[in-house]
Amino acid sequence: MSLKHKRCLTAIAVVICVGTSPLSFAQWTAIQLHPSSSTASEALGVSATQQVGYANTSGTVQASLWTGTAGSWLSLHPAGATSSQANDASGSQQVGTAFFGATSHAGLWNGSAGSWVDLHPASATFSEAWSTTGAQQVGLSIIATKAHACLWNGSAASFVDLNPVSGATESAAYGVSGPQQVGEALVGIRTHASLWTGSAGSWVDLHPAGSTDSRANSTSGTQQVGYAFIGGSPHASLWSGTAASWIDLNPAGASNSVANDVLGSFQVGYAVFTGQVRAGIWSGTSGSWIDLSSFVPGSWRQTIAQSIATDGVTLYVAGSGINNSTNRTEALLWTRPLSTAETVSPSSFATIRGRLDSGDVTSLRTDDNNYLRHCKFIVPNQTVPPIEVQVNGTTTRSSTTGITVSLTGAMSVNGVFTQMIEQWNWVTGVYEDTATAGATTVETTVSSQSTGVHNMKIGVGGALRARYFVRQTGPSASPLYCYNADLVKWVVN
Ligand SMILES: [Ca+2]
Ligand SMILES: [Ca+2]
Repeated sequence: MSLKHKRCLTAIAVVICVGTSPLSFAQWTAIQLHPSSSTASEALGVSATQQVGYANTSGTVQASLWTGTAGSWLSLHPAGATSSQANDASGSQQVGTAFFGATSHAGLWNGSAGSWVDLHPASATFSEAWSTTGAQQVGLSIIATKAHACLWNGSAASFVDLNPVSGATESAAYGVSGPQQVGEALVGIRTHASLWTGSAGSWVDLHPAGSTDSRANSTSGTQQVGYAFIGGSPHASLWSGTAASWIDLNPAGASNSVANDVLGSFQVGYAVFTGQVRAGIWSGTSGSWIDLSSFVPGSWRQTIAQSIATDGVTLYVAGSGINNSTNRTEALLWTRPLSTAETVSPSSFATIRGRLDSGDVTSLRTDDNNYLRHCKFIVPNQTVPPIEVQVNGTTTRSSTTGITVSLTGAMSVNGVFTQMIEQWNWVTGVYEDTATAGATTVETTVSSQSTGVHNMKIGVGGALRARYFVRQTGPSASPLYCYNADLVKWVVN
């Protein structure tokens, strides 16, 4: 069996298991983890601090651990093993597989080759571990010639058999997070993406209608990713706990794709464009695909993203590609700041209605009680708000996954008032995304979040436009009220 990629239950799925965009503002950096002494390496799992996989060194495929650089490479190869591979890491723990003779054993490590703990169940003839939470591990065992998904709590004796009691004959687990385990189950002659919560009886069939074979590779604890065969090709897939929740992530122009891991709103994997396998990342929709291969320096082919993690500051994506300059498969680590939001301050404003009383555009840039103050003035009729101000800004971004514009301010007098803020749609030429809140003499903030096609809220040259307005909606202590705007800002994601 190839150690390179995940085992599959059926020959149908083997085609994608043994095989080896548009530019975005998000700045990814690729780090080459390949140890110079190795003929091949891949990173298969990543945690907040570690990357794991294998390196073929001294003629042996060896489970490997990195901490962010090629020079940090450490072999986890257990004593007595003929080959080994680490598949996932979490906290201080790594999980994977080692061959002892012809028998694959699931196992875990705590940072060194000597720390190997064999998880192989006594009743099994073969076992593999694919994922860890740092405390629980999942994988599969072959028991009486049948594959069984299984769950461990750190020891061989803790083995829990997840193989469905009825409805499926075989199974395998590839991902674990929080209370959830995911993988696949053999239903008739078809593989079905599967979800468990700790027991064989908890099995949920995630197989989407219209698919032939499907599989879940990972879970975030609430969402699951993998693939579903649609029209004969695997499509990267996202679920939220049920078959009906299935979302097709296959990017436009891709012949097929697979999602390997999920973290929060992100999914990673690969998509195939005109025969070229490209590592990529999604954020929940097929249209959100970003080609990670474009960020790798040099010339590469067959790039794959396997795993994603964060330490709260940085996003980490582990994977591999074939380096065209060495013609070797080499481990890669992509990183990006977790937050790529750009904050934009107003560059100008225009008084549409109301009397400008004090302040200027700089008053809007900081929550410092230096106000841009407008007061009620002559209005053409009672249906329009007496105070209306247009605010302009410029983003460096040409595309966005969401824009929030917020207004912080207060009324000059007591009463019942409403403050609103909206975003300009440069394509349709209307204001939309209206956010409404009450306004009092105590400063409050009202935020408008872009909906629909977010890029339509960015004009030529990165132009941003919003307007805020204030009106009386109930009794007021004075008919001549003013509004003190302290801060207007856009956050562009
Ligand atoms: Ca303030
Ligand atoms: Ca201010």
